[in-house]
Amino acid sequence: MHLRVVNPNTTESMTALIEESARAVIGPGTTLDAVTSAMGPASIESHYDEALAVPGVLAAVAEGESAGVDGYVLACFGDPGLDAAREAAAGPVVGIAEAAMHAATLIGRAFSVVTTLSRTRGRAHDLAARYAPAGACRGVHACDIPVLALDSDPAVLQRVVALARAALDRDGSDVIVLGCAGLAGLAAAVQAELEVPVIDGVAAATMFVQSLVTLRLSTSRRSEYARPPVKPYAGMLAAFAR
Ligand code: 2AL
Repeated sequence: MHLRVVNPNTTESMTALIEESARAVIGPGTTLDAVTSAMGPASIESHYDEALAVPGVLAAVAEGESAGVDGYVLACFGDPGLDAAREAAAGPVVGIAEAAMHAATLIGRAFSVVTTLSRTRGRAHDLAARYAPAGACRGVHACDIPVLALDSDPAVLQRVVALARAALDRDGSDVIVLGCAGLAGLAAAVQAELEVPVIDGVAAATMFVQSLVTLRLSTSRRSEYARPPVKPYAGMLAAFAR
């Protein structure tokens, strides 16, 4: 099977990190490519960024459809464009917040999210309301390090560990979800410090997509996720008409 991991932001170095995390969990029959969005924001940490990341996600999916991709991971914790990508792709599409939160509910009673900027906490809460049973997400905590500073700030690991440790106590949670694709490489180190499961959504989403493709399961076309109606698109988005 051929899986594609889409980095919805336009920063190549982040795609390389994301690819490493996805590649670590694929099976022998799986090939994987990781693509950087060709248009949009350098990082996604506002609703504005998220809205403008979606065309790039859909372009990466359209290109993947021509290349015969069997399933996609959307590797940004806001899951930007997830529902639209499902309408556009033949194979399954899984977002990293979706995967991480679902995985958390399989291995614990309640989870805490550790994310980047405080302003992204609302989106994480909205997604938790969609993906997790009521009360399962006990808190969303921000380390207040911008996405593009994550790989250069030497204090990130200790900040995330301290925040996660406090979150477990304060929230009464038993699982930590890392709330940014840029934190993917830290899961093992944070888990070793805290001795509770720490979920990297990139790895979790890759496993879910791989499993769905193995099971020959994909997005239902019966109603909401049917192919979008054909119509003209105007202006800068004209090329997105199907
Ligand atoms: C993210 C992420 O995963 N990628 C990105 O650019 N922004 N999420 C976040 N909460 O900062």
